Amino acid sequence: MSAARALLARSAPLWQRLTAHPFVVEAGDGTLPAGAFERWLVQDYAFVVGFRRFLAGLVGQAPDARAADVLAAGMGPLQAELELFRREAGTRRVDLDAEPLPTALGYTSYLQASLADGYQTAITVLYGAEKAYYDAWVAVRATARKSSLYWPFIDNWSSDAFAGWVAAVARLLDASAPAGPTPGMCVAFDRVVRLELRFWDAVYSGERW
Ligand code: MP5
Repeated sequence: MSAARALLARSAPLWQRLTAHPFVVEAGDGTLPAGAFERWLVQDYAFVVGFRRFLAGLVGQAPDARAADVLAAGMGPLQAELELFRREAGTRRVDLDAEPLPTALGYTSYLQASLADGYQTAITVLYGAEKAYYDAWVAVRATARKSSLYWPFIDNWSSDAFAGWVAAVARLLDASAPAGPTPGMCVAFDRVVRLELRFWDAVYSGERW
């Protein structure tokens, strides 16, 4: 079994909670309260800004030029994502420069700290974060209304283009661990899934410093 598949199989019980989270379910059926969506907008904007810094660092750690090509190709779509967040925030008069809350700050800080553990750990962290968003949003894609205010966001992380990028990252992960995931990779992957769940809890219920 490939490293990516083995990691997913190990964390299946936690993973199933991602697609059942009320934030995702309610964004999918359109019943998510505007306040929760706006909290998410601010926190996920901070996430993507921090994620871009992490991805740039990972490009610098890539073991060869082809791996760097794959990772660097992930930077372009992030620009479009940031612009989507800025447009939506402008319409809703939401301040994207508000200080990130502890969970978002903790998650982006972990992304960047994982670079110090080396490429194998950091590529595992990248795969976990991207696969979590893909699986969650693809689970609601079929039933979501295209006229929903949330559709551009659902579409962004459940598109074929995003699926292709996640699959390419899985291949890099597999190539970095031909004998299967190391104990350190398992810890990093489970930590990412737990941070994803905490992130949605924080924006759904609200969080304070
Ligand atoms: C992603 C995200 C996907 N936007 N937010 C969280 C909390 N986890 C994962 O990453 P990206 O950078 O938008 O592709």
